[in-house]
Amino acid sequence: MRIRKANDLKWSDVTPKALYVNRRQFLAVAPFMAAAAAEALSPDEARAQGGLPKLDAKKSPLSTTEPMTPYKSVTTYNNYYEFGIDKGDPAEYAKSLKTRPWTVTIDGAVKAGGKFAIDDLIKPYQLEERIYRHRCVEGWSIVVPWIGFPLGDLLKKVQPTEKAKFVEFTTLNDASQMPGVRRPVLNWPYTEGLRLDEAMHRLTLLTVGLYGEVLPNQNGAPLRLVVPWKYGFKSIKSIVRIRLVESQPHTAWNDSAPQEYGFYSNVNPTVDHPRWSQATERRIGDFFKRKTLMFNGYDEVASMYGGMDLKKNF
Ligand SMILES: Nc1nc2c(c(=O)[nH]1)N[C@H]1C(S)=C(S)[C@@H](COP(=O)(O)O)O[C@H]1N2
Ligand SMILES: [Mo]
Repeated sequence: MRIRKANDLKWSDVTPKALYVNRRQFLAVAPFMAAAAAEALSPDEARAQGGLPKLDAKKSPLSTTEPMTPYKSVTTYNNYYEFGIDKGDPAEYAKSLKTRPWTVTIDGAVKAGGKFAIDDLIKPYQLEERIYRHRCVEGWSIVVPWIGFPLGDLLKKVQPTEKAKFVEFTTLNDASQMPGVRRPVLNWPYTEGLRLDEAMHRLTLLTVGLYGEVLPNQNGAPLRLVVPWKYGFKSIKSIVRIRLVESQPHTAWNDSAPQEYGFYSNVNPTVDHPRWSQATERRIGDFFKRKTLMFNGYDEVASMYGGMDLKKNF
């Protein structure tokens, strides 16, 4: 993500550094990328190296067969602003995040909400491995073997009432563990939202792992959302609250720059960000850019947006 509005931290303070870091990283690895892209992943790259607890998951027919992004890249090139704004910050500073005990509150327009210990919350569900494309609004993309279960299964269980039209998600906001929240980069806590039908869609995954293991903290442990047809910032990390609501919830990025980050944020190569094109993306590890696909290639979601002007509802 790129910051625009902030109180003590100006766009001009942040951007040159972010661009410089990205460019430097890119130049450093560019010569090796073409070679790396041409080959399949080495056995080491294609499995977890985090030494985290293993998770049993059944393979999903909803997975892409595209080459996966190496574990190392997925876990060291991150956006998680609660731990800093540079891509390497989360891997460095999220290590100390305490993910147990962890409670998730499910409330609002539901009949069977409550406060749930994370392990009780997850226990009833058969975990699946879903290999999804992930497209960041900044123009890079990755392919990740996530492990989780459909958010819709959990929502059915808590029984939304007729009033439930949207779902609001909230990340932990703990300055003692998250150095980034001491600066007003966003209005903390980080929040995100989906329309109820989007939240119930079979592709929307509540995620607890990747590459066969428990999620590394920098990727949003112990529980994060993955919405593969939307820009990456919708995939909120380290969730502490899921609230069913009647009207469209506020979301952190939309509040910070509404003209840049819409509520829907469906991947759409025909709607540019006000400051850059969204027509192409660079898959991490590739040398050449590729065309970005409508809905990130997840065409089955199109019917949810029939009759909507997706240039207005970006
Ligand atoms: N709480 C929280 N969730 C977040 C973010 C964040 O800064 N804070 N960044 C988002 C963005 S911009 C992206 S691209 C993805 C990155 O997920 P990854 O690091 O697992 O690849 O997380 C999203 N979820
Ligand atoms: Mo992103």
